[in-house]
Amino acid sequence: MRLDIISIFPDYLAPLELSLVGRARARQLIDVRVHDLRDYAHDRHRTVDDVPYGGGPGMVMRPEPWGEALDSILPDHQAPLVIIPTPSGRPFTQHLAQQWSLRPGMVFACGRYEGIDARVAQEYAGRAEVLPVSLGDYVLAGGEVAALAMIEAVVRLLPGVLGNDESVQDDSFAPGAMESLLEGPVYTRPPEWRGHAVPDVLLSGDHGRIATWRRDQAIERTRVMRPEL
Ligand code: 6SD
Repeated sequence: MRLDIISIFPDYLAPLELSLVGRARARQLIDVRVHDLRDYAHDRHRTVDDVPYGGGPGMVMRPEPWGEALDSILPDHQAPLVIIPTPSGRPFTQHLAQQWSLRPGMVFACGRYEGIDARVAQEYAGRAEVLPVSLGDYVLAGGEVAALAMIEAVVRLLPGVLGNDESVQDDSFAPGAMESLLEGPVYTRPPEWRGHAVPDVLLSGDHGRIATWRRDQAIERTRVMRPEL
């Protein structure tokens, strides 16, 4: 899978060199390229923002650098998908992560300030699938953290990325697994820590009782934390 990320803070994407995504890159399971939007701004100060038409606070990202960046990157993509992180986008879900994990690649356009001039999405809608996507109902300072979260959610679903011991199947929200219940508590050694004991059932060796107990815990956790599920 090919992943391109465009940002004015390419260093913000440094976590893509670590852990699960970093290992997937090292093993050439994914091809990740981070682009500095300012490389596509050609005035003396490499300006990427300007005042908003119609007035109001803050600055808006100029369309020209985005046009140059996307013109140079999109030809590398088979069925181009351009994701624009924004709180006004479609909510990101495990279902979207699964759909995206089947694609040959994605481009993340990370805005800053008050966002990207709306004509950029218009212009590329003819050449790509352009999708404004929200990580959740809160306001970040830019799209980078949202892109990191979405990329990690997608990459861990790719064949060969997770080891044998790390399964995708039982995760909270993984469709089919636990029918959309949240995961209950987990424990490891020692059997007692600072006066807190591991529930006896988990030490019993009775796999039937353990499965029933885990399901009950998942139901209770879902009732408390996410009653709407
Ligand atoms: C202006 C951005 C881009 C600012 C964002 C996305 C979500 N879910 N919350 N905040 C966001 C994205 C904020 O650039």
